[in-house]
Amino acid sequence: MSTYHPLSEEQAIAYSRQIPQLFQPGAELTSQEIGDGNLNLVFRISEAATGKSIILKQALPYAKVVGESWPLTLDRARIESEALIIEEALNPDLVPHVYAYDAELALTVMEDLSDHVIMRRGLIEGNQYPLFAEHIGRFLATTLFYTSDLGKNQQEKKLQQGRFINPELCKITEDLIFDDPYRDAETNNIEAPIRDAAEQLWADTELHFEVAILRNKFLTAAQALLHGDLHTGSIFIKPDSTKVIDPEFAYYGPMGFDIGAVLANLLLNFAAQEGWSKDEVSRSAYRAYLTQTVKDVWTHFEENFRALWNEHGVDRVFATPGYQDYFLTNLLRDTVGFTGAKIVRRVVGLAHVADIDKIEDAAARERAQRMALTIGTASIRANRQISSIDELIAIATRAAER
Ligand code: SR1
Ligand code: MG
Repeated sequence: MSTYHPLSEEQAIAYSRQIPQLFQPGAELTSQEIGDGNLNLVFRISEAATGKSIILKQALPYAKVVGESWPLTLDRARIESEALIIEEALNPDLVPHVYAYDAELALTVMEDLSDHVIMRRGLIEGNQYPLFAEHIGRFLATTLFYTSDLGKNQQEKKLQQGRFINPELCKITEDLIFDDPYRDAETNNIEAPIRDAAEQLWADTELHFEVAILRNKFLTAAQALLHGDLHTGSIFIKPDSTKVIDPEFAYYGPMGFDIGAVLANLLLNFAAQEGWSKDEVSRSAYRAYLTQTVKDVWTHFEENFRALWNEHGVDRVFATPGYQDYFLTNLLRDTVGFTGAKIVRRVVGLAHVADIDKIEDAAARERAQRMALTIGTASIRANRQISSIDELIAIATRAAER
């Protein structure tokens, strides 16, 4: 066992050689640090002769996005590897395989997905992924159902919950999503041209009331094992395959938070079309693809989730006629509220999204930011009222017509 130290590219190669049954002794290996996220080191180790490659993901003891002044637990690497293993068992085709986990080095060795692209980049490039909604709808349904009191032995669920108490990463979310965007926080990252819109957010106590409802759910509603950060940067994709990665924020929380994360990131890209589409025709066509995907994600999720509940539900009382409909209505409402909160934080909070930030034209970027805030705040306000996914799409469509 080695004591913790961040690996260099050379050390990542040396480490890979020790993993049983991956590379032959003496294999010629190359190493590249490819991490572009906010928190971790990610090495790709490849052997040109055989085409074999693996990923070594190592947690740093601080948040890379800010620096060493923001210490962060290494235990998140354990949480991530255990969550990946649970998710892979439920959806073998939708999660990278974990080869090994090293607690001392806070390091997970996993399948390399270099033949996929990060979905955020794929969307920025204007690609369409016709199987994505089916894949992610199924991923969400199986992981949320089988880790909840609806589909898992309820005593085992409580024990599993104990392995996913993730206070430091939850605190990041509690601050960056459910607090800082609604006050003049030092951590916020607000571009000067939309300062007025941020100030409106800070003054809007009716909106704060709705955010308080969502924040309380995030803090207290231990419904299911969440991925916890299911944005399009946590999804590897190609036309025939979708892989969910990076569940280091996993904890037991409200189901709608994960579904909302997916929808929010589709809608952030929707707003970002102000900068990426080359003309009105392609802009409205791509937006139609994105809103159809929003609808399809929810529809696939709901169909799969209801089928699992009907066939594999573990709780007699929850089978009471009408309860499933009541549950799904509330889940849709939570989903839409969390969608809104996830959008707002990516415009005025600490960590933005490339979809909007990489728009070079300042006027187009400002339009995208304002549109995202309109969609986000309207979705938050709808969190107690909405009764169909079409209403979320109408919120986005109206914002694009303003
Ligand atoms: C300090 S970490 C900032 C953000 O990056 C992660 O992907 C999470 O979304 C977190 O809120
Ligand atoms: Mg991540």
